Amino acid sequence: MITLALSKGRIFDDSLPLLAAAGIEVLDDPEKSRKLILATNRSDLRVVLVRATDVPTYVQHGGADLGVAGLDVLLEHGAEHSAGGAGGNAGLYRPLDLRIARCRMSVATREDFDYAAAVRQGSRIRVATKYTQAARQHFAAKGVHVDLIKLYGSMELAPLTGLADAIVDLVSTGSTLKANRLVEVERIMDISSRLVVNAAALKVKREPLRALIDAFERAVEAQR
Ligand code: PRT
Ligand code: MG
Repeated sequence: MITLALSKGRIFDDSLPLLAAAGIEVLDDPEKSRKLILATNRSDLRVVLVRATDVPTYVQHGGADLGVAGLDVLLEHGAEHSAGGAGGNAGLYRPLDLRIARCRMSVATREDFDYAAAVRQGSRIRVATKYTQAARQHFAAKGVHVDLIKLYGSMELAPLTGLADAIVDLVSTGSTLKANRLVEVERIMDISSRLVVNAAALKVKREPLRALIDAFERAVEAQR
């Protein structure tokens, strides 16, 4: 049996066409059923639904053989877990950019905050974010002094309430920023979702996993 970890929402939705192109059909609709293990049209393949941030954990520790996770999630996971001895993303083989759930990671501020001036003057900037690892690296590389404030959601609120001067968040259409009268002042990196595979499973279940990875690769190429 091969177990594929996906998260509900955009990753599941955007993975469906790639799965279909690989001849795989998921037999349950996660929006209608409360099941966490979904059967597919292949008796040797099942899908498990986990939180987006838990996908790397499931795949790394063998709860799933492979999974789909955003680059944002993989970067935070790798950095957070490198201190614990497990070696960051060790055991996680990352073979493919699936080019789905695309967005960018950016710095945003209130319209009336002069980010460029704050950077130029070398001021300490208070930055609220869920992506503390990526943010720390970005500002360190730029030589900008920041106080990072870890949040788990609703980052947009931080500059509006005076909790922070800036946020680092994901942006796709820009409408969330706009609705909160925030402006994107710097683009940090482009984000898309990646296929990650358990390295040990890739040895033990080599044939079926390799076939699946190849099918995904062809599907991604066909959609370019
Ligand atoms: O929602 P939940 O707390 O369960 O988990 P999650 O937020 O980690 O999962 P989900 O499904 O929301 O996101 C899964 C992955 O999708 C992320 O890890 C990203 O790699 C990717 N992705 C792509 C996005 C976006 N686009 C995106 N726009 N993830 C989040 N957003 C959010 C963003 O944080 C902001 O709040 O959407 C808002 C901005 O969108 P626009 O269109 O208004 O700019
Ligand atoms: Mg979300």
